[in-house]
Amino acid sequence: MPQIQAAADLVRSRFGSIDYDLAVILGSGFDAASSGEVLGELPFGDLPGVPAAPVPGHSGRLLCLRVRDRRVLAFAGRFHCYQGLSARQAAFPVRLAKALAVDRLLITSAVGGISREMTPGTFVLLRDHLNLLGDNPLAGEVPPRFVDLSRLYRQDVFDCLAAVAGPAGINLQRGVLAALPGPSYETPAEIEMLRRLGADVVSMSMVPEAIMAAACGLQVVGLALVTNLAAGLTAASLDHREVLAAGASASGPFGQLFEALLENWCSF
Ligand code: GMP
Repeated sequence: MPQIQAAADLVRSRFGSIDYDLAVILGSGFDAASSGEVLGELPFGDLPGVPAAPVPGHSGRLLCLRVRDRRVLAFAGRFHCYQGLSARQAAFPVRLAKALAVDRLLITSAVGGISREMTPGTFVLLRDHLNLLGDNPLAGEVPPRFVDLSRLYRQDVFDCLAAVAGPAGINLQRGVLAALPGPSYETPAEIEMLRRLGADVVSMSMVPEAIMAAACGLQVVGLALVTNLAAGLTAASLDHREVLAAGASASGPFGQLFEALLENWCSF
């Protein structure tokens, strides 16, 4: 905790004492900086207590953005269990956002599509998740431990997203995420298992951050981008470079959804 406070102090000294409307954690290939003006920037490596170096596709910078009249704290990069981190370490950005008094968190990620409607390019508002990481960010944490996750992901933003998605021709769905530790992709048999368990999409992230956010009392929206069909659903091999490319090519639509979310969710 003292390190989180030290990290928050550093952010305040670099960015000023800002009242953020929203924090966003950007997954592989996601870019929010192009939606607004960058008011401040610092490498993750400067933050006390930062758990690890970023992985390719994650620039590893903390940004202070102005998007219209909103202030956004953007984590351009995240921490994953497949880097050898605990779920608690992976949730570092959420604890930092909490220490900076943020109360809304948008979590984004590239995901593989499992259900038929989850084709590449589709955006998915998370309805719920299956935590198959074998870890929980609240393990070893001081109480609260027994946190209620029955309504973890906000659903009331769907209409404002759909109002933008429809006219812009953006495919927007709702779905359940399965989080696996990775870093290998799944086998076709594992994808068939996940489908039978009720998962619509699969990734290696989001869940530690979402659970920590619930424990910290933050409102959470989960928005995933399907970058590939999951293993066994296509003849093509899975490749992280394609995941990054699919993320980058969806930056226009993501920007539109992001602005709609900022406009509406932050006025609720
Ligand atoms: O390309 C790997 C990165 O994108 C990881 O950070 C995953 O969270 C995400 N990802 C994209 N597609 C898939 C997939 O098919 N399966 C899993 N487990 N993660 C994926």
